[in-house]
Amino acid sequence: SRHQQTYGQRALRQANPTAKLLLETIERKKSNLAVSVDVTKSKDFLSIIEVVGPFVCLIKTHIDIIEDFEPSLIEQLQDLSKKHDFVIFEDRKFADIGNTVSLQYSGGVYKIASWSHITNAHPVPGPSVIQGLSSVGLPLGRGLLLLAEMSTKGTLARDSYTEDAVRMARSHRNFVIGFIAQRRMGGIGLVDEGADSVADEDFLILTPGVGLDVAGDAMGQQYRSPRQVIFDSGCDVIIVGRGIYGNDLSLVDVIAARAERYMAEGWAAYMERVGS
Ligand code: BMP
Repeated sequence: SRHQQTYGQRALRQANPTAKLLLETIERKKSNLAVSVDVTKSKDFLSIIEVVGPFVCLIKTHIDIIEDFEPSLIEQLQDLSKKHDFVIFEDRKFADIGNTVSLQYSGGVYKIASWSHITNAHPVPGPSVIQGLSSVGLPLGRGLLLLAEMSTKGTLARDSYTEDAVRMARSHRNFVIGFIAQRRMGGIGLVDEGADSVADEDFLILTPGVGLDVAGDAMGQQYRSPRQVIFDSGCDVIIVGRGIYGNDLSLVDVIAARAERYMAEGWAAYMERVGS
């Protein structure tokens, strides 16, 4: 029952332009690796993206942790996105009423909607969080991921909360392109095909908490391997942060080699899943 269609086949059936773009990028680059660039200096941010760019389908940002942020950083990020052919995902985790999230998404210092192809939201406020974000993002062709599960120890995003997140997404299929989750959910290819599944839906599952060398960190993060995520759990994209950029941000050769290793493992697990 694992998801056996290729990324390219799935791209053809996506109506949302961002979902299509991500699947096409994965197929073109033969990479289901996303790198999360969680560093605080613009210089490190740009140099890591320059190094890992060739190996990724997507770069995930936390733009609000950059200490020396200037609007020109966004232009440089967009230039790198074109040069290396990757999608941009600002991991903003919106979680407020519709009116507030629409302002946070469109305005403020970061104007996220103007540059980030994908962003995400916690389902906790209910459907209004999607309505607020969609009022800004849908006209721009953006896509939203709902946080249906988390990688952390003791997460409250489980059981009926996770099931309700899938239902919320289902009611907003034009804008919600998938989930941040630890396993495939919704529609075809469900690992545990529930009574609620809908045959022709195809959500994208992007999965953080991926690391090959350690089991977690000192603050509740839990890691699984690319194979566990892509093959065993049927997810689509592995999101890796510290496992790739590590502690010493100046070791560009090491960072490139790690990115190549995660890309290779993620792709091998996908090939195994689709049976080629
Ligand atoms: P790392 O691989 O260094 O542990 O980073 C994981 C990244 O994914 C962080 O940016 C974190 O905010 C994000 N993340 C996560 O780890 N677990 C989740 O459930 C959701 C996340 O967005």
